[in-house]
Amino acid sequence: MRLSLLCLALSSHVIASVIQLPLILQSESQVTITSGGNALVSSEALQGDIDVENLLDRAKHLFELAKLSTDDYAHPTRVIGSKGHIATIDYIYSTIASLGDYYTITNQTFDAVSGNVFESRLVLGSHVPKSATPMSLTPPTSNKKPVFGPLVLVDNDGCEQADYPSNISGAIAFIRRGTCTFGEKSALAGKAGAVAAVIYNSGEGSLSGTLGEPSPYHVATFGLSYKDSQGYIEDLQEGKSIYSSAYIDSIVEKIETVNIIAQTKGGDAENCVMLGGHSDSVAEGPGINDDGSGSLTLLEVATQLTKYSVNNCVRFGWWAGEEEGLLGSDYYVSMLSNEENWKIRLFMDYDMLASPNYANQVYNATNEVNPTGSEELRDLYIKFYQSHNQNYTLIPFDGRSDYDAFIKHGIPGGGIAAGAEGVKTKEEAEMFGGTAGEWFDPCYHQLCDTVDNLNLTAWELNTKLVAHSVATYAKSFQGFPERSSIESKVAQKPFYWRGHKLVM
Ligand code: DTR
Ligand code: ZN
Ligand code: ZN
Repeated sequence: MRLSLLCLALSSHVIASVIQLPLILQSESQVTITSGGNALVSSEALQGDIDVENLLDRAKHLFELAKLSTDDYAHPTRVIGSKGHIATIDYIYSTIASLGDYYTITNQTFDAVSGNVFESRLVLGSHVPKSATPMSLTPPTSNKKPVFGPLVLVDNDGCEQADYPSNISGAIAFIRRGTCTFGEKSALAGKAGAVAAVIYNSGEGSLSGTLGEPSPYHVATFGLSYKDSQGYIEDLQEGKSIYSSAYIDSIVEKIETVNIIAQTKGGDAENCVMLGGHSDSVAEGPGINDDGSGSLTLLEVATQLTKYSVNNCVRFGWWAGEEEGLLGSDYYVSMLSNEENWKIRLFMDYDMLASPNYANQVYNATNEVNPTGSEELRDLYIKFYQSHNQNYTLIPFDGRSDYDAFIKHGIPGGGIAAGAEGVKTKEEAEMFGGTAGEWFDPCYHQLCDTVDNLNLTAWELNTKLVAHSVATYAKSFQGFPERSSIESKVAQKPFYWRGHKLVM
């Protein structure tokens, strides 16, 4: 806390303040430390060191850090670029640094894009469609003022320039979801001269997503539900004109943020077990479960691990910008040379471990589609829950968290979660208790994701699972497949998600 305050006092500019800290040196700096002659780590011992009170104290501290953003955001948050996030990075760094000579710590600075929509309104004809939602990272409308024009239907899925008719210039483009990303559609609409774009869903439900990497051609873009779009499509196909207006006041800005990496000095550095959680939250709230729980679990396990020696190196990663589209983990993996990539035997993702209406969710990472070893990791988690007489469910391994870049670059991956915005079924309520028909985390991405949002029973068990996974591989990779490739079948597979945000 002392360092956080010092950090904030140094400069209001985000990363400049982080790198001016005495402990956090220039970007890519390293502090190297050595390990002592302790007993070899074991799963039982490391699990036995987990005390939920320590986790709870850390969560309370994290909420205090989130409050540092209140002046700028009107509520606690740890979104990248905020004081709450800088203080989080500082807290992680200084905690690891305080552990003496056990870890080598690296802070990795990278460029990120941060966006915020302050106000928006879409009027189609004389109606304000309820489901209209501005896309994340949308630019504002011209001069942050309403723009006006006819609503014009785009041909096909609007993924080719030729799909945009000539009368789109000065109009609001009406585009069906599908085939290419929202960002590509918005840029093509902008190139064709549209003043705004509306992408309507091709299946049930509302449509909210992200434009992703900013383009100078992007125009202000909304998502619209399938239901809300149908009447307009019929009218346009009958040749009726729908004079409309769009208004978005938003900013999209480039900032710098920081990943923190801590690697044991001890253990075989050619064979590392890596695990990660994300240090940032969404702008809407303090993110104490998402992913305060995962990052604090990592911090606590890293702290307890210092009591032991390891045979294989253990590498912890705290990613920034996960909520903006897995930015930190993507950057980290993209910067690995082939030689460095090869040293990572597997990556374990820990995002949301203490959801209040939890389920024991294991990513269903099979070797058939993922790098070989992913399935062995999945099975380690399954056995852990079974040996604790706990039920578990298998959930899709579909690119919605920081494992994505690892598995796309040949590194076996997996992880567990306690659940996000999915609805708990009756069967799951029987398996885990809690309330059927409600989200696993009813405060997911909201202001109420505070300390009170944590299920301590789930958090304790899942932290023990993390301890088990670390201890198992820190001790031995016996029975775990050798790395076979830095290529990956998953790299070819189009993913619909970048983190929690839909891209197409
Ligand atoms: N990446 C998340 C939440 C998340 C991870 N996996 C899933 C699966 C289904 C829904 C949400 C998630 C986040 O940080 O928001
Ligand atoms: Zn999230
Ligand atoms: Zn998360």
